Amino acid sequence: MARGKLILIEGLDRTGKSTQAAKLVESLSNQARLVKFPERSTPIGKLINQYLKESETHLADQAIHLLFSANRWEVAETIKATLLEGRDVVMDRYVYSGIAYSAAKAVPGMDVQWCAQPEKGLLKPDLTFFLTNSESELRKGFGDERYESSGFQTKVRHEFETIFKNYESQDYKNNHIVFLDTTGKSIEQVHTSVGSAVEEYIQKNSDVEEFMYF
Ligand code: T5A
Ligand code: NA
Repeated sequence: MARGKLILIEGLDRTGKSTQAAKLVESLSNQARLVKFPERSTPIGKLINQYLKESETHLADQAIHLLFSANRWEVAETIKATLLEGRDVVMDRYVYSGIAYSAAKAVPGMDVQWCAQPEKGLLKPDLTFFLTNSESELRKGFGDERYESSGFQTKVRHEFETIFKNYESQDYKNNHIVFLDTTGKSIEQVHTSVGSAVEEYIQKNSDVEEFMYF
């Protein structure tokens, strides 16, 4: 039996990632599983949730970065086991968010390489979508949590671009990263674009069995 595919929906805040990840999981046939990062229900996830929701919760930037990464390691084995059962896994944010949001803080020493280090060895997605939307700040809920200010989001966008165009240049060229501007597009329209890119990818790569790692 072929292993499942690891599909990632990435992007800036409020661009529709969770909406699209949920719809994609529903549309896949092989008991696909949805994994959201941060996974807020684990012991580490609870600390992250508190940090994001309560502005008075102080954690050193290095410490919260390592917690976000540890949160991915907490579920790494389950993700691999699910893929080996032949089920696809759809992730809502992952390593790229981890690096981009921390690097955007511009803390001395916390450059992209430093931020990427604890992610080394995690499974690489087979296919990544990167969602942008120039109106996302107008969407319901923007501004409730830490990091949801337009100034910071501009820095995050810049970090994502650097990661995809330089650090991950090979994937970028191999076209396993799909950039989707969802501005003015309905939920259904975006879902159709995501669905057809996934279908095309799976058709072309159904025999790929080896895993890739960060
Ligand atoms: N973070 C995360 C790190 O710093 N390091 C890390 O390692 C990780 C993993 C929380 C924060 O943590 C940071 C990044 C974040 O700042 P989160 O839990 O993913 O991360 O954040 P959420 O608040 O859950 O999600 P987002 O704000 O990013 O929103 P989504 O998932 O992009 O958007 P979604 O789908 O919830 O949609 C938002 C609203 O828009 C509507 C939806 O119905 C909803 O109301 N909508 C649309 N409206 C019109 N047209 C469309 N096409 C629409 N699509 C969705
Ligand atoms: Na979300």
